[in-house]
Amino acid sequence: MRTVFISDLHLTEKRPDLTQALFSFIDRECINSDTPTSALYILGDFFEAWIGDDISSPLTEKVKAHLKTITDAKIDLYIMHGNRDFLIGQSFCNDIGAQLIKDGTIIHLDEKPVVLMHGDTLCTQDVQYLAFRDVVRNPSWQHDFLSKPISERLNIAQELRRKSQESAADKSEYIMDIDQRAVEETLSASRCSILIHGHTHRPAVHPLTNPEGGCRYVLGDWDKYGWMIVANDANIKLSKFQITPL
Ligand code: LP5
Ligand code: MN
Repeated sequence: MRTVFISDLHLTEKRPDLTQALFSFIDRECINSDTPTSALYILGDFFEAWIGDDISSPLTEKVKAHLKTITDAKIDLYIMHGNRDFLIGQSFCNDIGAQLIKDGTIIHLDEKPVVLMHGDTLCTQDVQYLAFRDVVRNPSWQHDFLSKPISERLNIAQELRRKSQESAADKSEYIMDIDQRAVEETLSASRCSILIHGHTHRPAVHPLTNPEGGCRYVLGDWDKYGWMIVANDANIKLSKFQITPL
């Protein structure tokens, strides 16, 4: 049995090729994989933006129907929030039979503990972002936001994207990358030596220099290529595949 991880698909109506690539991926890597797949983990930023489970569009309905084929095939489906889709709620997950998992969830692969994260909280130098994150992850703030009419929520989300792009232009690559100390602290607090995350769009396998050894696996965003990690017994492998333009 194998376990599969993806993140940062950033699904949007503007990129039908990504949605198509997801559907092929589900068929090829989950439902009809040569070695049976027991679980798929989506580690955040599955959607480009998510402003509430009450939003329904041709994209959301198609995606939900395909995700449901995974759980209908008795493959466990786990979803973690990213910084774009942290408003995915229980209702969305119930519709497709998925389980929402917390950032920092620990799982076991071949009996080894592995910590799973989106990755944004590891960018500890990005203090502006972390302050913003504290505000929007507050449950009462989220309740207020979700009570607003859809058109208003859409406007706010668009304004935020604009502000985020503007502020990214002023931030160095260093500020927006993972802080090594945060990685070490996370691994030591969770007593794990393996970390899998996304967010930075810098796919790589980083061997760690701590005395216990270990590794940080970074998933890439889906654009020209899709990225996945497949764990098969003790073997964990990051790979990419071409996304066919439509
Ligand atoms: O997303 P990405 O990778 O481009 O940049 C992130 C950080 N930015 C964000 C913001 C999102 O892009 C916004 C989109 C959310 C869509 C759904 C929202 C639904 C709820 C609405 C919530 C209000 O996450 C970016 C990081 C970067 O990753 C790298 O790690 O740097 O962080 C920022 O850009 C944050 C800024 O530094 C500070 C933002 C100030 C915004 C002020 C908000 C005022 C309130 C406006 C409401 C009208
Ligand atoms: Mn992200």
